Amino acid sequence: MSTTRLKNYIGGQFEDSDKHFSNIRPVDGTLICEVAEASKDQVDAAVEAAKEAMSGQWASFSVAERCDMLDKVADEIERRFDDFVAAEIADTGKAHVQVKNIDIPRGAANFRFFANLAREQQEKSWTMDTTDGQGATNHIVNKPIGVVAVISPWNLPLLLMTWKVAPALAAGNAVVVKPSEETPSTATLLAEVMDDVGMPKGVFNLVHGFGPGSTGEFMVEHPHVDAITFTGESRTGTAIMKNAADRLKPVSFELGGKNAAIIFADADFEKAVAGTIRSAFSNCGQVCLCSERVYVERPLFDKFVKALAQKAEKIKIGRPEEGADMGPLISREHREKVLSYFKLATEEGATVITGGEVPNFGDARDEGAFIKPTIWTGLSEDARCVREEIFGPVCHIAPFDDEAEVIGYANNSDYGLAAAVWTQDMDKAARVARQMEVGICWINDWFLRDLRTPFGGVKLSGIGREGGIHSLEFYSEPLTICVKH
Ligand code: NAD
Ligand code: 6OD
Repeated sequence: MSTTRLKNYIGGQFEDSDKHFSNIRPVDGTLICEVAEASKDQVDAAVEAAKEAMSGQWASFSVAERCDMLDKVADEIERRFDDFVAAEIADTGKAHVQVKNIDIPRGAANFRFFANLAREQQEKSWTMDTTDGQGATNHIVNKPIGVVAVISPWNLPLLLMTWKVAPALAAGNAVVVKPSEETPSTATLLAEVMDDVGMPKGVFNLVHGFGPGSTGEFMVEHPHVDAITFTGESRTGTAIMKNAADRLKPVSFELGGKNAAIIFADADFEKAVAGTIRSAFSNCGQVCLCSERVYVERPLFDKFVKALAQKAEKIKIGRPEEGADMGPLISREHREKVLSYFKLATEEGATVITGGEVPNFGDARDEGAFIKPTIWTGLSEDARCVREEIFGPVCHIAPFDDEAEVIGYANNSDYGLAAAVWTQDMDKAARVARQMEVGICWINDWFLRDLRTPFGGVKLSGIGREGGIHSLEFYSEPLTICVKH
């Protein structure tokens, strides 16, 4: 990165501010850099720059020119791949293999995918009969919404931010982006990329800061922000919705989860165990799709718990550059939250099968935010640890006796994001999957993504769907033009 203090990017200029906050490495608590917190005036300037861009050069770009620009962004992310990997690792401490194979490639792929999709999008028209016999034709024109506020979380920083920025730009909008205060680095690199590829000024604006009383809230309340796309906690979604209500701004929300994995006795045992290790502990359990509730058919229960615990104990925790499988949680503050659930679980009567504590390294990592992968059994379905999203490397495993019972357990949640079903009986798999109250249900896998498919959640897990054409629809305003012949 070209600077040691991360700046905002407003109307094509990198700008410092009067207030700064520290970006801390979660592996050892050391300082990465200071970050310029955008003031209210800077947020206003970013929104105005975006608004101006919507009537400037950007508006005159053809779809092909817009999409070519997005391809250049993807090319430049790929050219600076190592910078992005290093920045994401510093901010999150996540495993090198994950950043190299998922986070950064998906960041670039999001731009390429939505550019291709927008190129292929067809405008629809319908002819209709009229009483005079002459008829009429209705043309549907997809216009950009305008200025889109993109507010993103820290768990997959570049992946989740570009998942929204790319389709918003492909549809012709201008964006004001706020990354999480915990992970400002790859967003700043993306601003450099936008600058380097010659994105017209004001099309991509970046403002750093926090949520309430800060950048995030200023964006949401701004009268010239036309739509809000947000990924984060469900209760933050509620706060944003309240603040956006007066102007009835369209919102797209990807929120929390308390996802179930269901393992039937006829599942391929090794695959189900390996898949559940991934779905419970990937990214230190900090993926919204992670399985925090695991239900295992009774004949397999003891064997499964034992096998999962053995594999969990083999997960190598530590620094990404030393080849660890699992890094730390995002911060000490988040670790306090996860540890409070560890304490609560014991109070609620859990049996701790493995983990439940902070590892002791005897080196600088003890200043970080590490925590052991944890498995509980023995909690009742109404325990808070079974009902509330924890967002750490922890799952509760419970036995079940029949299909209807486990469907009831899985759906008995305020959340409805994802589920994973493990069985070799495809009729049963299809029957169960169709009854899941979620946005996505995997059969014999987890987090396998086709970007053309709708992605989102029901209940407290979100509003709307993004992905493929669903994204372009959210970021567009259809206009019907009815021509009488
Ligand atoms: P968070 O809600 O605390 O923060 C997300 C973003 O919102 C940050 O940029 C934050 O600064 C901003 N923010 C906070 N309060 C705000 C306010 N009042 N107004 C405007 N902006 C505000 O979430 P997090 O802790 O960064 O991320 C973890 C959460 O995100 C988990 O609940 C996880 O399940 C969820 N998540 C969901 C998905 C999904 O696709 N459904 C994906 C990733 C993460
Ligand atoms: O893969 C994606 O597009 C996506 N939105 C993943 C979300 C992961 C949640 O942490």
